[in-house]
Amino acid sequence: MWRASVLTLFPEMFPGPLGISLTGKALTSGIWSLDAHDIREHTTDKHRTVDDTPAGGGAGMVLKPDILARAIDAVADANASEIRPKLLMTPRGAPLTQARVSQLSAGPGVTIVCGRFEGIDERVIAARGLEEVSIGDYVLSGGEIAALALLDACVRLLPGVLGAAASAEDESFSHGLLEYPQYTRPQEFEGQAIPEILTSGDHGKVAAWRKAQAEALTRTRRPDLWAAYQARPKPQKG
Ligand code: 6GU
Repeated sequence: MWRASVLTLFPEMFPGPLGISLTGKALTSGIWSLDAHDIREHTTDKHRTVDDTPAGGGAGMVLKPDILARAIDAVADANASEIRPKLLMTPRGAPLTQARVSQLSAGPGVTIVCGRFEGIDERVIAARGLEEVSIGDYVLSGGEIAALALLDACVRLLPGVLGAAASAEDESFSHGLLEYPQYTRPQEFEGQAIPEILTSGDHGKVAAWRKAQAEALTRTRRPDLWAAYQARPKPQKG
């Protein structure tokens, strides 16, 4: 079973949307597990203080390193037999890619720390070997929604989660191209017909059309992905 542990000040945000649909069924059937831990449980003072003012001054509050380290160690101690990557969700992290998602999904699971406030004390990142991950160039109010996104991306790749095994293969990013356009009935919608080639029954022509569409979309919308696609290593003969 692929295991996810989440450290957060808002454990009630989990499993949230991951409790329904594909990921929810996989959770119920034991393909993966999720345990959310309240960082605040590791405070020792009367007011259950998790944060303090930034050294050097400035706005906002910083998550205290001693509290967070205890929370991380408590999760690690309970699962000492496996070595799961410890991720920290933060907008300053390495951008999450489908390649990293695929690696994480193929491993034993993840432990995820969700940041809040202005950030967490820098010393705990190195002390516990946290891998900083971002889900894009915009700022969320906390790491929880980013953690949900990362978990969804990983879980859908687990064996037995996706209905059609082929649909993960076919989609955007697994071949470095954006997805080609899809159509279904009715044959005409508000004056727009389905491209004729798709109803021709010629599977070779359909595949060629889809590839051309995927390439055109990638070239115009995502020049960065297009450059990487063109530079990709081609399979060698012999
Ligand atoms: Cl991983 N966390 C937060 N708080 N904001 C983000 C993010 C993560 N990725 C993009 N924005």
